Amino acid sequence: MKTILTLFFCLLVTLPALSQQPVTAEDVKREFLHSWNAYKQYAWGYDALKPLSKQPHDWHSVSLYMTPIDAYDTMLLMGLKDEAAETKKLILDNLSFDKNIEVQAFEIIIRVLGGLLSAYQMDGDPRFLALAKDLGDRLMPIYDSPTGLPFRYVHLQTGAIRDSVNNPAEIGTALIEFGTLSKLTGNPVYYDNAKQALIQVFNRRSRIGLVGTWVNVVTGEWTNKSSHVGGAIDSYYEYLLKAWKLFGDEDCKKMWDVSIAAVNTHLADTVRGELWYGRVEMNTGKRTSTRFGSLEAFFPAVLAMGGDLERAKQLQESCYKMWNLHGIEPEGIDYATMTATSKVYVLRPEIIESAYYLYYYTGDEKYRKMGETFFRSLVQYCRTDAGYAELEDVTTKQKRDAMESFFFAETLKYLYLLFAPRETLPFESVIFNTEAHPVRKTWKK
Ligand code: DMJ
Repeated sequence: MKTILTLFFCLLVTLPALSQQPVTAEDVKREFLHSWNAYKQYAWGYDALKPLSKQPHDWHSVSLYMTPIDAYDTMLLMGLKDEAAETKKLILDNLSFDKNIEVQAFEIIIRVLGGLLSAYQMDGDPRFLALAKDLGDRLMPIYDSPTGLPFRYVHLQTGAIRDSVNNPAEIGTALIEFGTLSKLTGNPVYYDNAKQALIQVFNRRSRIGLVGTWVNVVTGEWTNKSSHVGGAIDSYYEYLLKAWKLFGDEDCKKMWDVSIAAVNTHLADTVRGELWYGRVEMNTGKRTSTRFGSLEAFFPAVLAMGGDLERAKQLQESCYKMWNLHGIEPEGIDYATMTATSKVYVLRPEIIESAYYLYYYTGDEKYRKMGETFFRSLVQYCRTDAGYAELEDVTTKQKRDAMESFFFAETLKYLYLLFAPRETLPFESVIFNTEAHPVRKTWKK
């Protein structure tokens, strides 16, 4: 009895101490495996796993293997050789784009095309590139508009296009993927179309240099003139900068320079001494809202990569405040009042991505400490016995039945890289697409 009591006492003393051990890359890998094994058990071959009901989920009437494709390069980086081998076999044995389905081009470009190109560069199997080329060809009809701005949806077999109202993020987030496809196949058509689309958005900027949220790709007119760095615009800016870095494209650099100056002049906002980026009307610059959110949290990474470390650091502090408001990040807040305006958390990666970039650029351990907070919150509030679940409400921590494939591609990858030795992935040798698929800057086949 005495021994049992002593043991119990020792446990009580050591457990809290143990739980505050520094988070390691191995801890992140363990959680990746926990989630991957759940996907394998309950949703093998489907697009995604619903972690509460333990049911599979497809985006369309057939699977496009979203989770396996999104997870594959993360496995390679984590050194999970067996998992990577069976995932590769699953994809190469089964994936075909000759399907009677209509897809949202943006989501397929960043997740599937980006994932396949990264897989090809990391693994070398030409079947990945063949799949990427087939997909790229099936997506090309989106650019068949009077303005060169792409349509949002395309049918994979017929090439029928739909939805003439699109947004800068979905229009502009393609040059890394299509440009890489051009470099690897020698066919410039992908690069040229994707770059023209970026130029067409840029050319429609207002007199003060801002873009709106929605534009008609047939008439070229803005249908929503709210300007911000959140969802529907966010990765347009990211790709201007990264396309310059990846391809050395000076046109993209010029567009980036003009755009970031306008963003810093008109969207940046200081409240309580904190830096935020809010919303304004694109023509007048008049502030329309003090809304910010989990998607905007990608911006410190972009600012840091663009060389503006000071703003990047300040904005990351604000983002961290947003995370800590309820112990895990709400989808949207009003930064003037610091209240959550959208209470879901969908396992998004952006704030972690920014911590990773800032850690790379500054070497400041504070960003790893932030990463520890993110990791611990995820484990505490989102872990289930079958992977990780989104939160319906960050204030109550009520879970909901979804685990997006970007949790494998981005959230866990950036967390892993934040804690892993630098040589795991030499940062300067790659550019991450917006789904965190690393694209190597050299084009040898
Ligand atoms: C991902 O699909 C990409 O990061 C995209 O740019 C934004 N949304 C999700 C992650 O939040």
